Amino acid sequence: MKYRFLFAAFAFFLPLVAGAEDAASCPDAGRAPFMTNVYGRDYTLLNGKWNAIVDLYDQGRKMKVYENRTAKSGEEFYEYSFEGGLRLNVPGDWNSQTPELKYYEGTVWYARHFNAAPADGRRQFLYFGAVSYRCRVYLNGEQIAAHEGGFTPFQVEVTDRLKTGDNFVVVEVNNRRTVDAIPALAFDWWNYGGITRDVMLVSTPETFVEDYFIRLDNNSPDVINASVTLSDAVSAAVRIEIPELKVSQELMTDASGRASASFKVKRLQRWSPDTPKLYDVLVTSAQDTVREQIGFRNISVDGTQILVNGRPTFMRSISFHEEIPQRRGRAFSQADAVMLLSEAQALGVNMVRLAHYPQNEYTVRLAEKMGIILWQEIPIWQGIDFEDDGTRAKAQGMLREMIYRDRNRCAVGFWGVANETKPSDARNAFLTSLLETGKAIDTSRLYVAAFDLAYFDEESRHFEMHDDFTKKLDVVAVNKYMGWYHPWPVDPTEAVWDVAQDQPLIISEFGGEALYGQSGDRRMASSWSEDYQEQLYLDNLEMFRHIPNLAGVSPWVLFDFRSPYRFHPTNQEDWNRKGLVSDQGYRKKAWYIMHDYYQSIKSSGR
Ligand code: GCB
Repeated sequence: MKYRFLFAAFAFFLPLVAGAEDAASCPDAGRAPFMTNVYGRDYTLLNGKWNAIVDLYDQGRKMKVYENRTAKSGEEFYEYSFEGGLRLNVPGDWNSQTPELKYYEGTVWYARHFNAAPADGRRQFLYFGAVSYRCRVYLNGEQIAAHEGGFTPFQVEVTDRLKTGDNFVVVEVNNRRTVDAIPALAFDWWNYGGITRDVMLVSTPETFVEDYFIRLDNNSPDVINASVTLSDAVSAAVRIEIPELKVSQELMTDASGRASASFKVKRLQRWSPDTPKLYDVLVTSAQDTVREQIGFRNISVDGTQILVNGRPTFMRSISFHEEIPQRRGRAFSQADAVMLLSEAQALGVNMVRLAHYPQNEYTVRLAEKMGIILWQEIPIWQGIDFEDDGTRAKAQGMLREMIYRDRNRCAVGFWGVANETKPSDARNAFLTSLLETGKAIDTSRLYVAAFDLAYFDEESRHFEMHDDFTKKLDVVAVNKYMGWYHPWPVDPTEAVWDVAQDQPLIISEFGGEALYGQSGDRRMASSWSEDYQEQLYLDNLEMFRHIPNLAGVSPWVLFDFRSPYRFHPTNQEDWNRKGLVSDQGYRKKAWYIMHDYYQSIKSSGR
């Protein structure tokens, strides 16, 4: 039986299905874990209301609820039913959908019927944009896939399992925090659970264009490097067309189904924040055509500067979580992306640091259209078990999935491998393996990590940081909360930095908490006032003038966001209040400070 199992990176962490004969093979490190550009395929969305069972004590698997049985004979009964109970929106987190699930961490079973029409010569895949955090997928009563990692896609081929007409899919979702998970036991954002992104039934030809990577050469602004991988190990012709550039390039795949080529182009207009030019691109094989828009740009480092298309560019950045504060839930749609990115753009940014995990494709694709450079990272966020090989394999898998999904997005300028880690041999080996994993797939971005160990040295009277790992990075980033977690040791006018002097340095977080509308003493942190936050911003902007290798700043954070870390009963109530914009969308005083700062940088041409 043909049963190709394009399997999720972490499948091997969970016992696999009996009967899925190819399933146990580990994912091929050199192959994409899923088809690239799923939105450019022939698909049916399986979004909508799914039936759900909340399984606090994890009994559902024992009861085989995925078999969805109903009593037929006199003495038969089942203590579950997907009919007549809770219904949850997909995509969506469960926490925001009913008050009982606000803090829920455990298992929820999702199920739905869908119609399929399997056809000769077509292959079918179930594709999940993201399920938070771990899941097993069952189709028509049998487990067909498993995945761990809440922010990246996975797919499973169902060609030989689909029935004509009615099919029943069940997803067992669990978001329990564990020490070996990524992120691990505690993190400063809401642990949303659920099927949080689009679910699709994708139909492809028998042999299809599985993956391609089309980008500008790092060193030549008129050379495009392209590689294409077919779904099968066949030698065949594939074609890349960029009509506007009059490119029509034929490539022959080798026996493993791969081809690559470099070709010169004339009059290419490069993508940049000021000119976010995208080109229609078609990738065609004998049976398949996939199209999308791709932009071409160079990003590099020269000494302490970051260059975009050869031009020194200061990163005017901001961060946001994948959350719509007013809805108190995960962002997942095109409309959500518009809300988040338009508020970022209003601040005057040319970059967004997507905190602290890969965000949905709507956001990434819209940022590209709007001319916003992206820093995208995996949730290696404090508290990660660097000694654990399993955790390391998961991190590598997440990084691969993030890069494979978005490496054709020229807006992505930075891949972030970690946030706030402490030096140790184990940490270094772990992060080094991530850099190796990333660079094996993509060398057209800058690799970065954020650190929080810069400190004021009493002897030198400078801010310093000693972490040799920074040498392995293209860009060094530091989170530093002067005026909030750290009192000022000197006046901001004397706060001179001497950190990673010969590399570009981004201040990747700074800020402090303020409750919107609260006025108070601008020198008292505990006033939780907009006035204090405003002064803190002014002080930090002053300090930035004394960081010689400063290549960008990214305040923490655009919106107040939900976090169980934050207990203060009147000022926080489960919200991190460091937003420049309140949970209700109102701009705080510090927003205007930052806005003016970015305007002045912009008009100085940096
Ligand atoms: C940090 C973290 C960020 C937190 C922030 C804070 O250093 O990187 O995830 O939310 O501080 O508000 O404390």
